[in-house]
Amino acid sequence: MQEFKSTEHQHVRYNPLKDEWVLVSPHRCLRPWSGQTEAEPEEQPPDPMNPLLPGATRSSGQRNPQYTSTYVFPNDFPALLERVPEPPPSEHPLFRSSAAKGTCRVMCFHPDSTMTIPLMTVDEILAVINEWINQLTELGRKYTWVQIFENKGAIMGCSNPHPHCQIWASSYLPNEPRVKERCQKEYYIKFKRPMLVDYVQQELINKDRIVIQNTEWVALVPYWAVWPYETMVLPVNGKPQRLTDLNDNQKRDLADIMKKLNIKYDNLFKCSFPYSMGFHGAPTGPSKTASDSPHWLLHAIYLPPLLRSATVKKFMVGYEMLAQSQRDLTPEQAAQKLRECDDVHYKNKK
Ligand code: H2U
Repeated sequence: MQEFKSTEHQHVRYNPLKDEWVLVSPHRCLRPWSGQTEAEPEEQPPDPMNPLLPGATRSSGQRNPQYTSTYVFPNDFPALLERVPEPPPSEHPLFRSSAAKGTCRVMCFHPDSTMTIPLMTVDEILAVINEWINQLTELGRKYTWVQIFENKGAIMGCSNPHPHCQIWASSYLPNEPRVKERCQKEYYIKFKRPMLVDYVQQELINKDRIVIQNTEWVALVPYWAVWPYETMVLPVNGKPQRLTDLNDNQKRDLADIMKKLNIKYDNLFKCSFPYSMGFHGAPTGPSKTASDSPHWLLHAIYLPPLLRSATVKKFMVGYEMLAQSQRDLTPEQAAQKLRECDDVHYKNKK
């Protein structure tokens, strides 16, 4: 029998954050591709009618101010509202419902529609981070979960190329953070240390999955990554539970590593790299205090869909929908490819 090689031989890996397994099948990278390709993402000329522009009138009839940095407004088509009637108590355990209240906001990162995080300056990204912290401070007083997320690229269903994110605050803990809450708590009770603090320590020793690092943060392809070039950005110093816990050095270095990681992403397939990204930290709400969730470690997650090129994405369909997630290249191979990408954005190369 041959010796096991993770780059050649299929295996399953465990994700302790979500209590899930992923099938890693690196030999599938050799498969020729004759399936669907996406249209080459085109550089669209900026739309003068773009409702996210400074001074534009939005669908609601409201006019945006002539903003020069970030700008937050209530989503004109919110999935969550603050004042709605509650469903009646469930009468059967198989038909449960519960109240869901909340609010949705849109946050523009920059007045220029052609800007993206990798093209912005560190100071401009820092302004975005500071506004995320303001939003989390305000909404976190009232709501159990504040999900900050950026959908980037038409392939991810993003409706507008203007640099922006969304903020959905809810009275309930959504599924993804609910599982992470349980798993990190169980680990903390068992080992008396935060799971992700232990995890970062191991990754810093191992180094195989690290893409980029600065004084305060590390960006890595997690051991259990599902999407081909999925990454996590984790703090290397202290144990911030939420964005609101970050000190000035951590904020600036977060801006720095976000820029550098996104330059590598864009350089990988020479395109504005699509993804959904967001932050996960300890739950919030009126009963929460600054240090009440020692089992949590704040982290950012990037979930990009591309697999082979700017036009060939990973399809999470058949086996993934019916059995469990499967990936092709190994997380270590993905990290190496990202590490090898240039640190200068291809658009800024002479
Ligand atoms: P994406 O991040 O998926 O592109 O969504 C943009 C959001 O902006 C979307 O949720 C909101 C949409 O409801 N929007 C407004 O609130 N007002 C507008 O005039 C345009 C878009």
